[in-house]
Amino acid sequence: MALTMPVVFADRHDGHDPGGEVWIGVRTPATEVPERAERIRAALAAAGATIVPARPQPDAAVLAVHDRALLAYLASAWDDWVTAGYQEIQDRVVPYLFPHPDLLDGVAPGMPASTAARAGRHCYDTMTLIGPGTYAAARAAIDAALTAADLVLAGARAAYACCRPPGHHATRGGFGGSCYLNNAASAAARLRDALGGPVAVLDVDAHHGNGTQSIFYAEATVLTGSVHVDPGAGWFPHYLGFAGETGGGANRNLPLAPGSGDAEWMAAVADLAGWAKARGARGIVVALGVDAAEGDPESPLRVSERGYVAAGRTLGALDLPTVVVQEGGYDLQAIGRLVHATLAGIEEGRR
Ligand code: SP5
Ligand code: ZN
Repeated sequence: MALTMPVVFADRHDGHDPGGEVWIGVRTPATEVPERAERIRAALAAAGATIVPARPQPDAAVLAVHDRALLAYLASAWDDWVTAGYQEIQDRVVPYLFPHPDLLDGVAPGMPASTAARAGRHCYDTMTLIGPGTYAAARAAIDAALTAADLVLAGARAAYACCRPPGHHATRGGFGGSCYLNNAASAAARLRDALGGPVAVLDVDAHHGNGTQSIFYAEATVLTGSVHVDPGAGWFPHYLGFAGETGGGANRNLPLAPGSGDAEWMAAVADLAGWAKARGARGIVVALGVDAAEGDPESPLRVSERGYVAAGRTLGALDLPTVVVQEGGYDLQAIGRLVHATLAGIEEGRR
């Protein structure tokens, strides 16, 4: 059966070529590549989906979930890098110094005059590089998420946004983990404002959705739940994602042991769905990373394609207005069919 939910796509994603990731000081190949989105588009178009262009959104929509300083930094980071002449040395913006809490000891940081120093002001890792098209793509991704939210608010039961770059590691004032602006958080804020009640972000990406958690931490109107590989077992984002981070009941983390497969992962997805329902969510945002799949190069979880269909059914059976936002997923051979499997599951689950 053809996929009925609208699929929102932003062509400008392809201007963002991360150009690599600096890991322990070594430049390694990029994982969050433009081909990811093209594979997803091809799979969903083949399934008969209607592709809708992302509608540009005003700064105010971004500022609902981010600090103005982050937005301003991202908007000018590449041009500033070029103006300062660093492009001759390094073809992406790469930080070298971070205003670490133990550097500042409680003193507010000054604004660095050096463009190279400023590169660490908002970026918390060395893996999330900025090139000429990065800002336009990050804006286009948040446009896509908000366009999908608007389609749902206009009556679609569900809508999918093919967001690239992904967003769930971006906090109000910071970015990292291949993410720049938090697409899922922006969609959740818009749903919450329009539905006049609690909404839930349910994050099934293999990594903890630390940015979304932090943006809404202890905020009862946007519940945040995440199933992910246990950061305590050595996985990104390492410092966050533990079960004890409850936000007074508004946040739920379900870390899984490396090697976990369908049974453990599905139980966690069902737990998150039941939790959102019990807490009276009126709408959900599914932060859909498909990197928990067996064979994905970025995670040790072992979820099957059938697992994604089952997760989709469980989320669809909630029968709530649903915005699905793309997060990670790095196996180019699999990403299209895994996203399609999940969306098809959601549509089956509501019948
Ligand atoms: C959106 C999303 O899925 N972001 C995940 C980012 C996790 N990246 C962490 C990479 C950890 C270092 N791995 C070594 C790779 C060497 N190339
Ligand atoms: Zn991930």
